[in-house]
Amino acid sequence: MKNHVVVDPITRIEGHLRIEARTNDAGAIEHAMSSGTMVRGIEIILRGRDPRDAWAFAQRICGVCTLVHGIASVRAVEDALKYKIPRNAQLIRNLMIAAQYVHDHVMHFYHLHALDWVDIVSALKADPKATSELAQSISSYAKSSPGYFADVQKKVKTFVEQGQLGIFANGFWGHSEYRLPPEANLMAVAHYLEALAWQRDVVKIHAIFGGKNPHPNFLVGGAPAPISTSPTGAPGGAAATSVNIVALQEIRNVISKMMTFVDQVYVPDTLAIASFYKDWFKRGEGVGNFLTYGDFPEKGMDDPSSWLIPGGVILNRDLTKIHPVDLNDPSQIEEFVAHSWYDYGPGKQKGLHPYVGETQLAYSGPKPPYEALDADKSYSWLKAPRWKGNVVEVGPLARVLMLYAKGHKPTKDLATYALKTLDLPLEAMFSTLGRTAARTLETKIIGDQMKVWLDNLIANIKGGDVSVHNAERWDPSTWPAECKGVGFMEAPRGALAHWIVIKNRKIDNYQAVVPSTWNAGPRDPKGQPGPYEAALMDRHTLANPEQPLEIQRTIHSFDPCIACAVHVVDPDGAEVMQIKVR
Ligand code: NFE
Ligand code: MG
Repeated sequence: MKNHVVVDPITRIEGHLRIEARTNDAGAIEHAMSSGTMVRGIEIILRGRDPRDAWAFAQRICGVCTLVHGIASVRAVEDALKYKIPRNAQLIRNLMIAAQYVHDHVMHFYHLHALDWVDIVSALKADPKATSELAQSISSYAKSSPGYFADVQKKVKTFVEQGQLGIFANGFWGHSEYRLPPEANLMAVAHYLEALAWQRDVVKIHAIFGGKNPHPNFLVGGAPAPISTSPTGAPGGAAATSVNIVALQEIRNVISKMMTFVDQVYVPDTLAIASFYKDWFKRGEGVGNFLTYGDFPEKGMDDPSSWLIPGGVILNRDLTKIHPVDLNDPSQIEEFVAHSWYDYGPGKQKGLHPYVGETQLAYSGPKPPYEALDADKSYSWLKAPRWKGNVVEVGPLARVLMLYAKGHKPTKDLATYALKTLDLPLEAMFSTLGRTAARTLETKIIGDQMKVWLDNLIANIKGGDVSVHNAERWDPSTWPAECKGVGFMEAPRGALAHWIVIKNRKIDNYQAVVPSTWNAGPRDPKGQPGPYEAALMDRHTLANPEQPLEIQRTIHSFDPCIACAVHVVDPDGAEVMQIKVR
């Protein structure tokens, strides 16, 4: 087939994603398909288990958004059992989720997305002195001397000269669509390396509250971190391994260091790089519908007025009307498999609400390996979730728009500042770079809030409350014979929920509908493309189909995670990196 571009797997993401696009003779994308090419079965593994153990299995859905499935899982069980958790546990969870955001977003920007905009080989031509001047003109970050940039350049030069690009291999270096001057490229490469070192500190927050990272510990009914008011730990007591004032002070130090990098490096770099690519604020929107479930309760998940991020749906870019979301309403959230490699009991064209959702890996139709995907048939291991039949985008852009629409002042101020700096209207947010910028903005908004949650936690402890776990519903004999619940949260990549049905104290059904499923899913029975597909069909022209950099830019702007989206890797799935143009 002429003008048929296949990117499989698309690199620098978690898991296996295949993108196929058809272009016209001028290189414009006219048709796009997004396909998850690995199979997982965690929802099936969970059946028959003790609901209190579910989080430990569910959490292994992913090692990138390492804690989010743990949180969604304990919240699902708590919702089913009408289980209240102590305020300290709520605040600890907020701090852990927020630390995940900041870590994940910075890592995504520098390590998974920046090289779509930054040409590492061009950095070799930069003048370290001019790079230092550029860096100092946009930020007060301390590491910005000519000597520092000269050292970084030497390091990169050694990689390139020895032909050992390693983590930088497989780039489209020298592509005509790279537009940064060599100095901006060198600055960004320096910060790529800095961010690798920086992230080691951030994960300490998870280690202190959850014992380790990745995959910190959780507990149905609270948090697994006992709080002690003794700074040293009493002999034979639990304090030595508990959260005390020394540990809380360390959390404060980590937040402070973490946010210095966000304020002085991540935010200015995003704006500086974006200023060279302003046309990318005009393409890659796709559907224009956005969904959030809401998160970061100051009080409880049952009190939405206390959430930092509100829940709701925005349709057709209309920020004046927020539609309420009800996760228990079978007519609102449904998953479709009409174009997925799954069957459904009631028929392949039907949508199923997650309480009655099915994960049938024994699909009877044609499956991979494949040469070319067919949009009229099944073509993905992802399902297609819909809200009242609408395709919706989830993630940082949805959240920032929701905060903006609700008049959240720090969001309004920050968005106004960013748009003014770039001389762009609000509509610019509905785009590939709008999505990338929204991720940076919410890192700042949520990161800043961490100090408030930490202060509130310390004040609560000082007030005499050291409770972190409510044991009231721990004993299964207190549970009803049958119950069900939904646990939701805002994961870094967007709205995440787990639905659980408990019968005779065991898990009867468990369904996870995950952010990257919402965004990367295939067409639905009505033929409506998913958000990735729609975004690629929104004003993309490939300058060089052999090097489809434009596809990477827009797909990476969503920060794909296919491990999450398909929730045991197919042992027969051969890993091949191929970019085919036919
Ligand atoms: Ni594997 Fe995840 C996040 C979840 S993906 S990264 O954020 O849930 O969509
Ligand atoms: Mg699922």
